[in-house]
Order: sequence, then C-alpha cells, then structure tokens
Amino acid sequence: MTQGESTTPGTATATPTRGVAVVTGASSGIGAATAVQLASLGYDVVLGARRADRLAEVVERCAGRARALPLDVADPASITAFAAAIDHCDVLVNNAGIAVGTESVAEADEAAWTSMYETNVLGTLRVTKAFLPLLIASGDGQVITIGSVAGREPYEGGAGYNAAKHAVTAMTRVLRLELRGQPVRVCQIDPGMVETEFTLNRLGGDAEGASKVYAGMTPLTGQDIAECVGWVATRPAHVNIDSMLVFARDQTSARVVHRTQ
Ligand code: 8X3
Repeated sequence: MTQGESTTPGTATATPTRGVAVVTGASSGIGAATAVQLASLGYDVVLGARRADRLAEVVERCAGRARALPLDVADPASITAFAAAIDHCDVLVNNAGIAVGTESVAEADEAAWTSMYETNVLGTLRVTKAFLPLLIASGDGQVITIGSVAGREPYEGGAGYNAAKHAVTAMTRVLRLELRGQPVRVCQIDPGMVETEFTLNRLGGDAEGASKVYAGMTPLTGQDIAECVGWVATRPAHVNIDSMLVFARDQTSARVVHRTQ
C-alpha cells in the first residue's frame, strides 16, 4: 500500500492510512506507547502480546486504528498463528523483549539465559522471518527493532541480557546487509534507561530495587522511544536510519549516571 493512497474501512476516522504497522510486546511500556504513536501518525496498527486485557486497553487509545492479536514471541506456534492473521505489513516493530536477573557470569542462571535468548533473539528472528515476505511485497517495508545500550556495551551483572542484545544487534546488521537491493529498510533503536515495567520484571517484582535504579535521575519514558520509532517510520522511502542510541540526559554510558541523591 502506498502512503496516503487509501482509507481505512470501518474505522472511526476513515482518514488516509500510511499503511499497516505490526508491533510486538504492545501491551505495555515502549510497545504500547509505540502502538499509540503510530496510530496517531496514521498507521493501522496490529498489536501483539500475551496479555489480552492489557492489549485491549492499548487498542482503546489507538483512535480506531488498531486491532489486537495474541502473541507469545517465545512460542513458534503463536508466531505462526499471529502472522497468518495479517495479510499486509509495511512496518514491523520488533519490541518484545525481556531481561531476567542480574547474576554474575560465575553465578549465571541458565534458565534465565535460555528465556532471554528465546524471547529476545529467537523471538525477534522468528517474527522477522514471518513478516519479511509481506514487508518485501509492500514495496517499502521497514523493520524497526528495539535493541538496547546493553547490545552495545557490556556491564557487570548484565551478561545474559548483554549477550542476547548483542545477538540482536548482530542479527539486525546481517539482515540489513542481506536485504540490500530489496525494498526494506532496517533500523535498530537502542534505548538506555527507560522507566517501564522492564526493570521491575528483571528484578522479579522487587519494587524497591526497581525504584533505586531510577533514583535521583530522570529516565526516558516509553513515549520518548515511541516518538523515535514514529520519526524513523515516517522518513521518506529512500532514507534508512541505520541505528539510534538514545539516552536520558542524566545517563552518559550504560552504567554512568548522574544522580542528585
Ligand atoms: C535496558 C537498558 O541499561 O538496563 O535495555 O541495559 S539497560
């Protein structure tokens, strides 16, 4: 579908659509903010995540431009069913990802590593594979993957997540090389500290520990990253934003943070 060419049947707005954007991990945080942002920019958004109740709330905020489908990126059958329900895709936002624990290499929890690889690496791989034919067929497809500073810079206590996000970065770079000559752009956006449920989940629900991570500094919000995704998605077809590293002003490196307390 060419940008601005058609309208969206059955929506409240029926304004011209920029095309179809698929967002994984869309029930909260960066993914939810991205879905709302892309809808506000005129995309028809398909939201995927495990939590149907949370997805429904996000769909409500997408002004009639969204639908939700169940998706567990750690489950290949779920990805197959999700992709089978979508027949057009202009923009794929690979957002679904997790961090589990902060153990040292010496104390590494292999189940946590497996879980991080299943979701972050194999999940991103399988979703991307599933949508590549549609992205190519669109004539101007985009893969926008949410990486992390953890995929650029190792830090103590980060080994499993660092390894998984470095793998995602490698995959993005290889994909871009291999798609040369195809009408598909590939971008990776690497956020630093973003205050979402991400850290709470990483720390196994330790709310006090999670609040300490952001104490005395102003982190990014999911909306900050969603605006980056929206900007990347709406560049002209000949412009590929290769990658973006996005920090809060108070953060200058993975673990170098200015705090007032
Ligand atoms: C999350 C950022 O600093 O926790 O991707 O690795 S960090």
